[in-house]
Amino acid sequence: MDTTTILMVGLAFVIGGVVGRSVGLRSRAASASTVDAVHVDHADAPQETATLALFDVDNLTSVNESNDFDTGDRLLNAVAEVLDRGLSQGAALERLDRGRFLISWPGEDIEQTAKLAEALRKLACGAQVQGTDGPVARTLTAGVVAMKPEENRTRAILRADVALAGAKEAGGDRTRTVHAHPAPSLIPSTEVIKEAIATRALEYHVQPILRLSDRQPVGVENLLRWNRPDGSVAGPGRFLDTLNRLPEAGAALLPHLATKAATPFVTGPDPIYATFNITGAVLDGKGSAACRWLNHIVDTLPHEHLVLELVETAIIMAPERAQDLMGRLRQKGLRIALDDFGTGLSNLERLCRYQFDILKVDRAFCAGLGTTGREEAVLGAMVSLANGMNVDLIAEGIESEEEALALLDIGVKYGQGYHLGRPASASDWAARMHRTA
Ligand code: G
Ligand code: MN
Repeated sequence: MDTTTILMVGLAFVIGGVVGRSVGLRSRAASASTVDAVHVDHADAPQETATLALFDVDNLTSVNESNDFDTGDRLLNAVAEVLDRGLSQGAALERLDRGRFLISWPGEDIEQTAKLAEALRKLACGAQVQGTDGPVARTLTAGVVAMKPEENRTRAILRADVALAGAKEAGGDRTRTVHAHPAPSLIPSTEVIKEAIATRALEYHVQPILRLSDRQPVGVENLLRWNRPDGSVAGPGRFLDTLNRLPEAGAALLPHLATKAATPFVTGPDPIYATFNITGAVLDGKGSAACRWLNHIVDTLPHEHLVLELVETAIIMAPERAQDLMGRLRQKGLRIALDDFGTGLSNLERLCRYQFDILKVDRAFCAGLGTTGREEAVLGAMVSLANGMNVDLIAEGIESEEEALALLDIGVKYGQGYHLGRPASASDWAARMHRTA
């Protein structure tokens, strides 16, 4: 998958609410400000340094399975209370879904955080509620990280989640702390990105999306790229954060590049659609650069030819807000696609929770065609699913004619992939498709 445009690496939870009673609790709900007809606000808090501990209640499923349905909820509340009571001054507790809790401490003293987190974890292991057959308690596992200077919070949470997963794999009921930052960051400095802007090394590539029956283009996916000085091409994951920290030079540039790339395709006598990848940050209305970017393309490009692809790594922190914004965008005529469907967060739950117009089937399914028959079965089911939900289905990652034909056979109408057209600069594709802006 490619986290083009606004990258925010994902993990399998969404913020479900905020627990706790008083001091130092971060209230996400309170920070949600009003959103007009379609515009998202620019309410992004400045990134402060912080250390984070992510806690997960071990074997919560088994609580739900062997007790009344509310025992798990009550246990989580009890854990929340213990954690909240043990919070030191300045620390903030948030409750995430699936029995997870996040505590952040200001500053960067990871050694201190590791100690506090372990102490809190042990305390929370003692939380107990009455179940069907007696008292119920569960251990907790924790992952601790310090936010890096270049890092946004969501990414730091992802690293905490990785630490947590490692601790679970080692048996759980422990805290794993990531002490050192892994390898000196590959993230470019602002100087390097300023240079990239000055030399016009940032651009959107596009890749066509075709109707498989007649191979006519129906749309293009826009993919942000950095043509690096060494000749390599980097995706946005490598540079977007840095770019967004250059408000004038960088963050202002992207919306402009985006509309410039898409215009030849979405205008003219025979317009096709342009898709852009978005992450949870866009839908949550977090991140001024992301909001600015979305507002600009919505203001500039024709809505009926605009598609937003929700990437499979997108964490949606505020599901209701995202639903609301998606609804308003769709009312304006934009379409929303679920990208990389079948992997990561692009799962059936997300398909049910939000209303999509298009499903982009992850390339993994295409890659497996002609082997065990399992992909054929899954793709066939996806075709029925798409028909049942009245959404279009696009197969991604088509790399051969055999795959294209097999997909047609299964009933998939649209496709994208190297075999049908490789990503290239928007101007190249515009010329190849005889389009002028
Ligand atoms: O779905 P997503 O936005 O992740 O897809 C876009 C990415 O997929 C781009 O980085 C693009 O280069 C890549 N891509 C496009 N077609 C193909 C293909 O046929 N095979 C593979 N492996 N990658 C592809
Ligand atoms: Mn995509």
